[in-house]
Amino acid sequence: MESLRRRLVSDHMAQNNEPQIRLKKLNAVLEGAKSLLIVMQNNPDPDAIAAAAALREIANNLHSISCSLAHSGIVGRAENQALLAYLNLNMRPLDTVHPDRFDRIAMVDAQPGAGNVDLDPTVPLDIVIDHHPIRRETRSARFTDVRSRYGATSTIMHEYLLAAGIDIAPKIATALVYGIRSDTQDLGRDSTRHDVQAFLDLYPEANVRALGRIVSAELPRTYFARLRNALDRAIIHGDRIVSCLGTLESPDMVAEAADFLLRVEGVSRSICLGEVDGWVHASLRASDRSFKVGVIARKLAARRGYGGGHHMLAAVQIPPRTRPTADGCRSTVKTLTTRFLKLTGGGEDEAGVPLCDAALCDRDEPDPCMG
Ligand SMILES: [Mn+2]
Repeated sequence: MESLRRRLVSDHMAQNNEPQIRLKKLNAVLEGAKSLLIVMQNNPDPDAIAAAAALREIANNLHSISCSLAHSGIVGRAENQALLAYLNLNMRPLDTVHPDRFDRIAMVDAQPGAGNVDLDPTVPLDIVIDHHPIRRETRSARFTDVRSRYGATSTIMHEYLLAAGIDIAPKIATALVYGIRSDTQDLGRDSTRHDVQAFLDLYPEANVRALGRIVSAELPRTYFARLRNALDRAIIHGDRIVSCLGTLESPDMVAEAADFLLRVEGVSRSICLGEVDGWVHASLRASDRSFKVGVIARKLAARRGYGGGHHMLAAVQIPPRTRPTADGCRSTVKTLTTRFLKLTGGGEDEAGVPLCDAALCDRDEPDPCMG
């Protein structure tokens, strides 16, 4: 039954020639290589991890290439750490690998020269597979497959696995399902029918118990402290919400708080900002595609940094100033916030309303469990 389903799927793919043509081109680039370096975005998310694992699968299975996976930053979120442990993936810090020692270099779920990847943009890339809007630097790679309409790189990688006729192991299926789910917020955000189709194909092959354990991984106490900080600092400006989180170890909470705060009643766009190693990271979210926060992110970055993304989720990274100012990143955070409010409909001169207004919750009431 299973193999019949897979055969039907691969028959369908054979009629629709595109995936076969792409796979052929990818194979031509991998041909003859012994080693492959797969570079992910800094602080990789489940989509990046799943896409890297899937590309490794193709390189291993079709070409017996040994692969190294590398990224900068840290895998901060407990869920992502749990995913790595489940996949038994060994990731290397990008600054400890020598790209010139590899026969081929690939980048997945990111593009060269973007703000979220530290690989020297002058390093020639053989393969770029991604779903963010295409960048100029990407075009010089030998093989590029950038589909900005897709909700996840995992969806694209699923097509390659199918086209290659590779039996998708439960671990890979689980990772790809999680990659699609998390990049599209359970298919509700910036997803296409391709993402839905890939999800439906992969779900029966996934280990749902393992996935359940990954998505509800234990969270350290610092997580809750940072979440509380994000809530305490959230300010509502009409239908927008802003939270400046201050100094962080990784930008994970910036993205997570932006997702969470978008759910505030009456809010249609959110922005959260934080400082990591002197960089300012901002995550933008919108409840509707028409808000095009990717365009707003590009405008916010202007010439000082990197900005972009999709219609409903986007990010900005601003590098440290060459001459540091006394207030560190505070003025940058303030400028980004003011410009965000201006670009999304005004109100930048008003103070806004704190989300967790003291009047909404009586903290002075004595706690009967204390003392
Ligand atoms: Mn992605």
